[in-house]
Amino acid sequence: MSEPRQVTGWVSNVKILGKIAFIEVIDDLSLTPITIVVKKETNSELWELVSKVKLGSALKIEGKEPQQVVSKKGRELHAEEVQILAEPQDLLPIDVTGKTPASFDDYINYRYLALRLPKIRAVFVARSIIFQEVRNFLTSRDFLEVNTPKIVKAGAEGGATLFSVDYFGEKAFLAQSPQLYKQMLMCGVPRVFEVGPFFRAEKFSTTRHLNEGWGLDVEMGFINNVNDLLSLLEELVTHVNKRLVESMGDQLKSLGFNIIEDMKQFPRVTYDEALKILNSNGFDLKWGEDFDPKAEKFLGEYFQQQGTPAYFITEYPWDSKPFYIMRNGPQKSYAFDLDIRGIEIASGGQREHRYSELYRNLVDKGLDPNDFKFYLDAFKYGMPPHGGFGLGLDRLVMVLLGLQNIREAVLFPRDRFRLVP
Ligand code: AMO
Repeated sequence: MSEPRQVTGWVSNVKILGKIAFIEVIDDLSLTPITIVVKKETNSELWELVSKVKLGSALKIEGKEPQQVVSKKGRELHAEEVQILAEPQDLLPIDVTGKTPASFDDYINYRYLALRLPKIRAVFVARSIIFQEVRNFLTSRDFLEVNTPKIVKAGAEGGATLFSVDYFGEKAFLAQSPQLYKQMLMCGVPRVFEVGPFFRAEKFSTTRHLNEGWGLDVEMGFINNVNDLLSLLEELVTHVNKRLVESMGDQLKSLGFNIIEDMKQFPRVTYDEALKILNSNGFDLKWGEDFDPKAEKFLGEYFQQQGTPAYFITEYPWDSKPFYIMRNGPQKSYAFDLDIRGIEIASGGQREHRYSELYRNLVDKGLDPNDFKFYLDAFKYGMPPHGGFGLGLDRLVMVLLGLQNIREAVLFPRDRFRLVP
């Protein structure tokens, strides 16, 4: 037996076999329960207590690890002292033993209880690793982590998807993206990133849209061209996935997650090439049209067959992209998307950094440059060539774990029909 140690957690299963009690407790951030063993003949007082312990109770246990673990789950503690800290006052609304599955909605409604289930807990442990590794990677590359306002005067991604707020009698909006701010910062620091929430009033009800999400925004100054951005994004996603697989790949696989074990180099295809692939496979898309989810799914499967779940689509038509993107000839742009498993994970591009061209882009897109004065001003004082991308972190968690619905990757998702809890 080892030195005594303490375990705290919740009872996820109780088994009494003759004169031995096996109490499974989900502790710390572990993805398998620890089995607490109490033998009647060793401690009858303790036996009295644990033989009546209720499923779902919060416990503090003092005990020793045996030299030989019998439990199939791998961790065991022979209890010497057990304290019941809290007991459920009601029937648990979801089965914490995991034997009877709950509905999709109940896993969200009772997220705090669902977090005791290894498969759901694993998603949020993985999410935390993904967020940490994004930060680790970018900080190691000398990007400054910044925080920009979430109550704003102007949107960057189109007016129809803004939530408005009353800002002391003035109309303001919740930020759709840090786009304008991260670009303005390029006039003062060479590289920035932000991990923060975004708000979009889109009336979508799909498996990959949220009305409040968490995004990673990156902006990099003094770039040579758009390839600098593609390489950075590729290295970032590869790093994050690699670290995720190293830290918990085996556990994720044994819990049934369809992870991406190895990320090969991301192919880079132009919009024109992607259009050709689609149209020679039964699609009938005109040049300039956006790729709908069906087309995205097809491309996802097309690249998956070549062993590459992640790929870039570059040189999008300028008409389909926002004003801040740099033109590439009369019709194309330096905008790109990163798709993984047929889902758009990030989009970005080289920006227009020349004041007069940017001004013209605003006008061409039917926007009033006066509304963007605070932003445009930053382009007057030595704005270097720059570019960046916005990456949906909820979507990244979803695709790296092979989840079917973005709501599974978010603790308390906000969608059109969900404002509570
Ligand atoms: P975009 O609008 O493409 O680009 O957003 C960037 C990424 O954010 C994620 N995303 C969403 N995820 C869940 N629900 C939504 N409703 C949602 N909307 C967007 C996607 C998407 O690829 N300013 C630009 C980025 C840039 O150019 O730097 C922008 O916001 O993964």
